[in-house]
Amino acid sequence: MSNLNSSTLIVEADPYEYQLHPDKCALLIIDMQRDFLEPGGFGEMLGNDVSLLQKTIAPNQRLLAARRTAGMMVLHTREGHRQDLRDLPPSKKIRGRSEKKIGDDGPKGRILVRGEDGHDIIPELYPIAGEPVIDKPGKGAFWATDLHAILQHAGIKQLVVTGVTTEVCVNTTVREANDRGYECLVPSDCVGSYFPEFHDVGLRMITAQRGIFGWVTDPAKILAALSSGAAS
Ligand code: TIU
Repeated sequence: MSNLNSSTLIVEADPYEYQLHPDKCALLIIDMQRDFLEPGGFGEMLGNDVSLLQKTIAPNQRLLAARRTAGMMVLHTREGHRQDLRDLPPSKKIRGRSEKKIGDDGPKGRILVRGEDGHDIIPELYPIAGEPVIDKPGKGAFWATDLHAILQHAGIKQLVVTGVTTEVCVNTTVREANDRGYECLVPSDCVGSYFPEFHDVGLRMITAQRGIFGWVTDPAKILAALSSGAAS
């Protein structure tokens, strides 16, 4: 780990080193919502083992603290819909044929509806003042949101993408970001899936073909690069 110069931090990564420019790089935390992560939430109600997602909380807390200390931009997303469900595609509502659907009363309020308890971000990673929260109706964070405009106005060209789930909202967002010209770095322990094999393959899909969609690294390597930057 070393500094290229005062404004570039080198992070060891797959498939090769990531040149992180702190002033152009934002941390984008995807959908760390109570309904996906907490026992008794929508995710668990569907039969998923939420402990697989809870493993990501502590690594995200460490990364978030370091980014906040370094004064770098942090954004959060939440998947969910309007109270009137006008932005909920009928195809999404009926998908899965489950008894309880998006918009119905669930264990933590109406399922994936904005303003409900389950829709909100877990307390461990709660946004602080100045950190934009992007409410998204889809899996990708760019579709039908103002994320791209917010990032462009802030001069952001690189994204460290964390959150859940690896193969669904994280992967979709990385692909969307890549097509819009962002360089995406995914810290492996800061993303999680209900399906370990999908987590592994989801990460491999990002780095295949010499980084077709981006880079993957150990979050400790980002922390080391940030602390080396702070020391320089
Ligand atoms: N945030 C996100 O990934 N939403 C999902 O619905 N993920 C699933 O894996 N189901």
